[in-house]
Amino acid sequence: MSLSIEKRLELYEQMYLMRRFEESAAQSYTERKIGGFLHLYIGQEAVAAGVIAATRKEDSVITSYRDHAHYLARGGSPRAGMAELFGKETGCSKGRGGSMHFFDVENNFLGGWGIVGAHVPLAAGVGFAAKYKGEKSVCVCFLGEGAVSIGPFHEGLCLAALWKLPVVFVVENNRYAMGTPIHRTMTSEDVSIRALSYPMARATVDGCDLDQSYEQAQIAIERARNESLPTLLEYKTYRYRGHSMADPAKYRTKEELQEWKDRDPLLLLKAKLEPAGVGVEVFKEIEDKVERIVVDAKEFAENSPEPAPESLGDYVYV
Ligand SMILES: Cc1ncc(C[n+]2csc(CCOP(=O)(O)OP(=O)(O)O)c2C)c(N)n1
Repeated sequence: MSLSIEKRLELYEQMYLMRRFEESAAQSYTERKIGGFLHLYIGQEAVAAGVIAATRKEDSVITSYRDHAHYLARGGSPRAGMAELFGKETGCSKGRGGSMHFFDVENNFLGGWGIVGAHVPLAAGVGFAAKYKGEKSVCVCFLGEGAVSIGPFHEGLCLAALWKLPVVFVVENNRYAMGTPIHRTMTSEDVSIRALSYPMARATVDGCDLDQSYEQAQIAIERARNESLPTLLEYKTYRYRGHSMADPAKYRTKEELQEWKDRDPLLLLKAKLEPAGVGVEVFKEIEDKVERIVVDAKEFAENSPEPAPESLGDYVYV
């Protein structure tokens, strides 16, 4: 089923929020209000927005450290997200996780994981638990293309196929794993062929196009829900910034970056909605609303308390 104009506008708002939230975070990082790592998702918004729009409340989402957008798409609070970046007690992981470890149990957002590929078997485990308990929920696992040659990726997909688990693996192929282009780690540019070894269903998706993003995810998610079968989806996408704030991204050309910016997911969506009768004033209203949310989130984060020193041992097992 394709997206209605209303739903696409809702997702435009969500994608605009992802982008402005991160631009604001980048600003706070340069002001030294945010410490540690900060990996931005700017350029990839149509992937998280489209895929997560195809999930239901009872489904779960798990991802790598580039996690802010997925958290927001699952309904995570911008205030608690920004406060997490600022290391504050009011953060979604109580200020203990920071950028890479967002978590939101209420919205079945299961992180935010820093070790490349290590969350893939966890996704298989979440799918196994749902199947074992006879629930009809699906686990959607996002990962980068840098994770598809790593051991836990194969372990996770092998078990998902063998035990017919309701998991959708979404590879966000943004072409670079830190500074390493994909052709240096894979003999093929087609990441989806990794699905053939297990085997499981697969598809390659234009990650800049929100409609395709949603439609392909919906097919895979419903396959998982109705037939308890996994799928590997490859989304072709691009990150505009470096790997993290510390990376000047000198390993790629300005021309290459511009080519992707010409297919910016927000602009593409706007270009599709305008001929459908959505006027500039509608976008302006959405964008103004998002600006207020982002300013409010930053103020909330700045004014929130630090975790108390005596709470240092809380949430630590040993
Ligand atoms: C097991 C492991 N090895 C190395 C690293 C260091 N590292 C962090 S991110 C990264 C690149 C991952 O790239 P990709 O999976 O394509 O995701 P992207 O950053 O593009 O979203 C590496 C090698 C790590 N975190 N974990």
